[in-house]
Amino acid sequence: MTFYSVFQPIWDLKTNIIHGHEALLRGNAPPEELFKRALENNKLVELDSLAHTLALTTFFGEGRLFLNIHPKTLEKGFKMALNEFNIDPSQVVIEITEHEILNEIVAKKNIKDIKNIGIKIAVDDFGHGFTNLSLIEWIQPNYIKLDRSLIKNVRSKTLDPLLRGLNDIAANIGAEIIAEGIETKEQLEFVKYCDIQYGQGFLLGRPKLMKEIKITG
Ligand SMILES: [Ca+2]
Repeated sequence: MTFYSVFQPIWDLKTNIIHGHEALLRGNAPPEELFKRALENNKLVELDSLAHTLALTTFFGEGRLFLNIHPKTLEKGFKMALNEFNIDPSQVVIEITEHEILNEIVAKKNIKDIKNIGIKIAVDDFGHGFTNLSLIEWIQPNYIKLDRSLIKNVRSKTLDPLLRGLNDIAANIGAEIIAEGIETKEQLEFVKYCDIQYGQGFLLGRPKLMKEIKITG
């Protein structure tokens, strides 16, 4: 199996500057399949750390590097030695999927450890299915990434107050919002109109390779 890392830009919608990139693992099978297989073979933490190594090795973009972390890896703690890579911890953001956190006490401690080394935290897929606002409070993330399903129907009358409300919640805890899944001009205009700072999606940039490095394992 051959793996590589692609990077999707996250744009600052107010300044039109790239704020960072989210690293995404690619291989010979669709990503969900890769992680499903790894879970079945008890290799999930290994696959996650391979994804992080690939991303850290091949990232040479401007701005922040957003890395996804599986809850199982979070339970073990994020142990990448960042000094082995050409990156400052303050440039790195770890994306946590809050609805999959199983052990809150362990997660809390490990999130604190991540923050202590200067890495930032993003809550991923916020608004997807069951969302627990209290988790946002204890995680105190730097970013909240709105799930793509939220902006799917920008004509919905409840969406405008909802997004503005989330913006207020984020501002109260010192977090910033990234809208994911922006695919149409209408969605982009709406997200901007709701005063959302950052955006990501096919319309703004597809995931792409930065350096041709592949790992076979
Ligand atoms: Ca993500």
